[in-house]
Amino acid sequence: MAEKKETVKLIGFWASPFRRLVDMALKIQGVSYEYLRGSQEDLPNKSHLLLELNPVHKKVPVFVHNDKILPESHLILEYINQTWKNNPILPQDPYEKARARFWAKFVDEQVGISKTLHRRSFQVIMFLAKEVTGKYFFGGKKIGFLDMIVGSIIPFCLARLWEDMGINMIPEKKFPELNRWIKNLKEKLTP
Ligand SMILES: N[C@@H](CCC(=O)N[C@@H](CS)C(=O)NCC(=O)O)C(=O)O
Repeated sequence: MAEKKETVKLIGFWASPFRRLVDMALKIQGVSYEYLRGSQEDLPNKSHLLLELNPVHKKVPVFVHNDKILPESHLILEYINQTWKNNPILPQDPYEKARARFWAKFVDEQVGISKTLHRRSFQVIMFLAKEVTGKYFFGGKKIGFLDMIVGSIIPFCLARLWEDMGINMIPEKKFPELNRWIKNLKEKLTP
């Protein structure tokens, strides 16, 4: 009997860093996927499909694997990590895994998209610069969970807004290690 074809679909919004995060994880794992509704969500006019698939938060992204529906980007990443094992996203070591989750939670709480230009962003950048010092990626030699979370929010989202406002929040002189990490990340992943 023919095996049932696996399907991976996403509801997203082009500018959403959370959607981009899931995108990165799927690309790193080499999983093919498509956007539901052909393209992406119109957030001011949410579709019935979005309201049906994520009735609790009514937010994107929503991940649909065969008949399994999952919202919340960090949980989606954990699910991808457990389901496709080509490139582990989370560290195997329990302590390293807990630390990656700790920083991910911190970044998520402090640099929400609604708090775009926040004094706290600078503080977050200082902590992250320290955390990445001496490492190729946050996850070590390979891109991992924290690289995707920080990457989708800072270099691929906020830095562009800051740039448009003429602000350089991550000057090379002050944050050489973080700039090196951004370069490494962009070389590997250009959304
Ligand atoms: N905690 C959620 C946040 C998702 C989120 O805030 N998505 C925004 C787009 S960037 C959204 O759908 N906003 C619509 C709304 O708030 O009504 C996640 O990590 O997936």
